[in-house]
Amino acid sequence: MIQFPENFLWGSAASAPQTEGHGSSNGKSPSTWDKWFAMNPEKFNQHQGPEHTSNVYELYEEDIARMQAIGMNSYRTSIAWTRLLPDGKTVNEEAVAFYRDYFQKMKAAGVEPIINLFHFDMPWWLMEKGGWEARESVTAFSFYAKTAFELFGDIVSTWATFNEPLVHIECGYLYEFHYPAIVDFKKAVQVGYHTLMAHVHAVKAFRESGVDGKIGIILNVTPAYARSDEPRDLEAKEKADLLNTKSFLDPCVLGTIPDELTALLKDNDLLPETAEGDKDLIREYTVDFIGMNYYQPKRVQAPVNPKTPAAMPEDFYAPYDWPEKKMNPYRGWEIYPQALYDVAMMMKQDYRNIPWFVSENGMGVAEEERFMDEDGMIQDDYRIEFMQDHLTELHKGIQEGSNCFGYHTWTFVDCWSWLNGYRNRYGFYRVDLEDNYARSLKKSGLWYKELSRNNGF
Ligand code: BGP
Repeated sequence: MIQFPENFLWGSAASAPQTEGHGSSNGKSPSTWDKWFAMNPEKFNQHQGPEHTSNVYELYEEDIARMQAIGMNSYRTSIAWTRLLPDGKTVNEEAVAFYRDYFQKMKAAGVEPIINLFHFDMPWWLMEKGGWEARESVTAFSFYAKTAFELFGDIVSTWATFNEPLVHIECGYLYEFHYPAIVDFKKAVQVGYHTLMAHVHAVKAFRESGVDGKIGIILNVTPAYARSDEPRDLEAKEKADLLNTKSFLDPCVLGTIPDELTALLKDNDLLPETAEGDKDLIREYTVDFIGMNYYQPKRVQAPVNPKTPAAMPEDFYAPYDWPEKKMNPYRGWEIYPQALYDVAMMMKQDYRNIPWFVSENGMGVAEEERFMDEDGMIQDDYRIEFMQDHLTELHKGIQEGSNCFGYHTWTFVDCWSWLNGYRNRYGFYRVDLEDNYARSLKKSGLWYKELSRNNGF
């Protein structure tokens, strides 16, 4: 039997834009996702957009009962900035009533709410002023953060500023997956820097708010694995770690931006514009904990395209294959649970053994109805095996002293995804889009209940 530490957090994660629905009603203003989807429906090639998602806005009370039913003692979701402050300044009282009731009911049910402030949903009004490219975004975000702490700080005691900040940076400014879908490394760096400063100012606002609780950030960091010990491959790994892992972990936990990163950006004429006093703020306002989203490792090799500029992303994303590589056959991502052990050790050795938790881990499956039995239950044994394998590695890291306090899956109820709609399902509960978002329990939910009850498996 594998046993986890006392008071271990068992639960799931999701986000406001992927679950709430009511994307253009109840006082909410549009985010980039609402606008982009409406402007360009053929790009998304799906019938469900961010307007509807899983209708948590109406179904949250029932959903909280479902959380309880499968033994969840915690749940992470986000506030929609565009719902709480539709124009960035004026509080939407309907949103306040919704979130207060949602968070209070969760707490009353023994499900600790972990509330995140930004999950890729940039307000459209701010995007029109440049979004994260503009320094104004830092002030706007810290005002939003301060407002949220004031309005919900009596209920919520665990806060996060951003989910996977690297994703809106690289997907928006390098890979064309998120709005504004451009390729411009210089802008990507500036966007990254403003995101970091928005985070730092939010931590400052939290410390000044007097809220009794802790604040952290949710990152997607995984150690990179080099194809070989050849110096060029190892150099690619170093660069990948620098750009993907240390870029946010170092300032958020250690209060410093790595010199090697500054040098890399400088050598490639990519240094961002900064403001006086930024460095001191970064040093002073570090986090209380880190959330770590882990799905798949980074396999890196030296650039294969000779034309790739020195600091371009090919260096940290060119993946490599080998015959034994284990893939998720239903979605197409590599499955490599051992990385969780490596992450645990990295946190212990390089990041002052700060408290951290696995804030997302999960297995997406396309056309999951094919695994439905005659009673209508999805028999997702593959997901149970996935969790067991990852938890085994995580447990090894905890045994060796890593300060991990929880394991959250992605996700609780099947939810809408940015570019795939409802194609890849991750939930413990299935959502039936043809039947008014009806939820039904999958086999993995039953397994999770036992896991949480026994605090191990
Ligand atoms: C994470 C995001 C989530 C979620 C998840 C699954 O990176 O934080 O928002 O979408 O990935 O990815 P996908 O929906 O693309 O399968």
